[in-house]
Parts: sequence; C-alpha cells; structure tokens
Amino acid sequence: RTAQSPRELLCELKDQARLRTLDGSEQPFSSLGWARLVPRLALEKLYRQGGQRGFRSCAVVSSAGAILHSGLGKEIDSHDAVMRFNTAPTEGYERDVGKKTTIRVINSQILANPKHRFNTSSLYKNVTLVAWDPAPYAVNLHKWYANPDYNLFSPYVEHRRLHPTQPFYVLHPKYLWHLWDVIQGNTQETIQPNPPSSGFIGILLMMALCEEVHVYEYIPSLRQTDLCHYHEQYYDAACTLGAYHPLLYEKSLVQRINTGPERDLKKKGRVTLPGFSTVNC
Ligand code: NCC
Repeated sequence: RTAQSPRELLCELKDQARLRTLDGSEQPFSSLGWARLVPRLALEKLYRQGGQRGFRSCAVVSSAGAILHSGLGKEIDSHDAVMRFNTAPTEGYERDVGKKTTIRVINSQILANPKHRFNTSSLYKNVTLVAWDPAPYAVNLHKWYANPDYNLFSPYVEHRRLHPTQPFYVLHPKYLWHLWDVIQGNTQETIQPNPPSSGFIGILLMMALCEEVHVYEYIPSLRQTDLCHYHEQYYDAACTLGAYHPLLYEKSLVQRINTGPERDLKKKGRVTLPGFSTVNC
C-alpha cells in the first residue's frame, strides 16, 4: 500500500492527522481537573474566534544549520504566522530566520530539564506553546502519566497556574502515533516505533491551521551542512538525516506533497504545502 499519488497521501494525512490535544476529558486527566486547567479554547479554534478565518500563509522554520546565511528572515516574517522549535532563538539571527514567532513546538525535555530555563527564558513568552512527549506506541494514558519520557506534567500544571492566559497545549500521544502510522504506511522499510520529529509534528499542525504552509530548511537546500543547529557550534549529520526520529522517511513524505518549484527547494530549502482546509477529499 505504497506509491500513493500526492493527492491520496494528502487525503490520508488530512484524515489521520486530525489535530488533538489533551482536553482533560480522559482519565487520569479528568480526575486531576485538567478540563479546567487546559486553555478554554481548543487550538483549532484559537485563531478562528471573532470572525478570524485562521491563517492564510504560514512559515515553519526548522532549526537546521543550513538556514545560516540564507537571508530568509524578511520572507519568513512576511507570513501570517511563524512556527519555531524547542530552543531555536531569533535574537542575533534575524537576517536568516526572522524575528516573528507565533507558535513554538517544544518536546518534553524543554519542560523537564532545568538547563532550558523554561520558566524564565523569553523564548517561551508571548507565543502559543505546544508540548509533546512520546508515550509508548500502545498509548495508555495512566501509564504515560505515571512514567513519561521526560516529566512534562508538573511543569505544565505549574505554568498554566502562573500564566493562565497564555495558550499552552499538550498534544495527545495518539496524534503523534497517527502521524507515525502514515509515515510507516507509506514507507517500504520497517521503521522503529519512535515518534516523528518536532519538525514533522509542527508541519502537520500548521497544515491544520493555515491555508498554505511554507517550510524552511527541513528538506535541505544547497546550503546543506553537518552543522546541527543554526545557533550552536555542534556538528552531526544525524540532526538532518535522523537517528532516533524517522527523519529521513518524514522528509521524503513531505517532499512527495511539495507543490513548490524545485528552485525554491535548492535555493531556499523551501517546500510549499496546501493547508487541509483547501484539500477536498
Ligand atoms: O534539534 P531539534 O529537534 O530541536 O530541531 C527541531 C526540528 O528541526 C528539524 N531539523 C533540525 C536540525 C537539522 N539539522 N535538521 C532538521 O531538519 C527537525 O525536524 C527537528 O525536529 C525534536 O525533534 O524535538 C529535536 O529536539 C532535540 C532536542 O531535544 C531539543 O533541541 C532541545 O535541546 C533532539 N536532540 C536531542 O535530544 C539531543 C533532536 O533529536 C530532535
């Protein structure tokens, strides 16, 4: 069941990747009062309240070193919404990555590891936050709550209490595994059941919120380099090609649904994807 047309693949993603965050309706979260803890407005509705129509055009900025010296900052900031990941900064890198951040997707290490200064760093203020943690494939919310990969639950609760007006969501682990199922279902090789990267998760999330999504330096441009992140002097080709995450497979999937021209990919590392609201299945 591989070699689907780009359109069939898009429809499978649209169907499988229905945005889902913890809403406090399931145990153990319901007993813990999470229905009142999570933001009142669901993430899908956040940018559609009061006559807003969601975002027209969005940018997803990967943290890859190859975006250095791209000069893409102005173009990135021209989109209605900009997504960034984990600890990726804008300060000092505005020329290449822009300065606007609308949504930041963070893995559970960011909340759990004090070195990331989640409570005090300005990276995590004045933006919508979306956190995730990889529960085992056969999702059992009780077991996950008792034993997450990194404990994101207490920092999340504390942050919600301190900053109740900041939109901050936790992705439902089933959402992650539905994405993984689509990756495996469209790949010849048998993939390790490790969750998709924050990059892939973010791209699919933006496809649910935007009419058009432009992804930068996720599929490498001609600037491809072993420099892991644009903001760190650390070299490892696995950052781009994958070790723990099924990165290579995610990227080939995204490449298959790219509607932008080849020269955008080569020169800007830019892929253009339709938002789900514009895809009729
Ligand atoms: O490196 P990371 O990812 O924060 O990067 C965010 C997303 O950008 C894309 N990327 C990054 C570097 C690169 N050379 N090429 C890329 O395509 C990927 O899509 C990536 O997801 C993560 O996915 O959450 C990850 O987080 C880091 C780390 O936890 C955070 O940066 C916080 O320090 C992981 N590294 C380690 O755990 C050591 C990384 O594996 C995945």
